[in-house]
Amino acid sequence: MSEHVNKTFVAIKPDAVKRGLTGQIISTIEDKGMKIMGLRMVQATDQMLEKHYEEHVDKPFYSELEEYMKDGPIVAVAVEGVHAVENMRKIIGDTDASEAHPATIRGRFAHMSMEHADDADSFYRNIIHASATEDEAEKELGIWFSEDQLYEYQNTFQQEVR
Ligand code: FUP
Repeated sequence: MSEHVNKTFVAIKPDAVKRGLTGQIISTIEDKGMKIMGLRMVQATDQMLEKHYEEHVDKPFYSELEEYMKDGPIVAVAVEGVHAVENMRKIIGDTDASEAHPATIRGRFAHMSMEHADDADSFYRNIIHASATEDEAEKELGIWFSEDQLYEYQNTFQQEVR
C-alpha cells in the first residue's frame, strides 16, 4: 500500500450524538471520498478515556473532560484514506470552535470559545475528535476497536486511483 495512505480514529462525541449530528458527520467523511473501515457506538469507560487522553489525565480540566465524554455514547469511526490523518484534522477544524473555519465540522456545528466556557464555568464541548498523528491514530484505534471490528475492502475512490 502507498505510504500516503493512512488510517485515523474519529470520535463523534456525546454532544454531537445527542444533537443528531452523527449522520451529517459521517456523510462529510464519505463525501470527501475517505473509507469507513470501522463504525461502532460505544459508552466510554474511565479506563478507555485514561488511555485515550493520557496526556491530559493530570490536567485540571480532566475530570470534567471525562464527565463530558461519558455523558452518553460516542460513535467511534475508523477512517482510511490518502493522508487521512491530516485530512481529518483539516475537516474537523480548530479545537476551539470559535476559531474553526465555518466550513469545518466544528465550525459548522459549534461556535463556543474555550474562553467563554471558562468564564461561564461550563465545560467546553466541541463535537468531534480526530487523531493528530499516525502514531496517535494507531494507539487510539487500538483503544476503541478490536481487530475484528475493522474491515479491509476497496472503496470506489481507491479503485479510481489504483
Ligand atoms: P483535539 O486534539 O483538538 O481534540 O484537542 P486536545 O487533545 O488538545 O483536547 C482534548 C479535549 O480536551 C478537547 F476536545 C477539549 C478539552 N480541552 C479543554 O477543555 N481545555 C483545554 O485547555 C484543552 C483541551
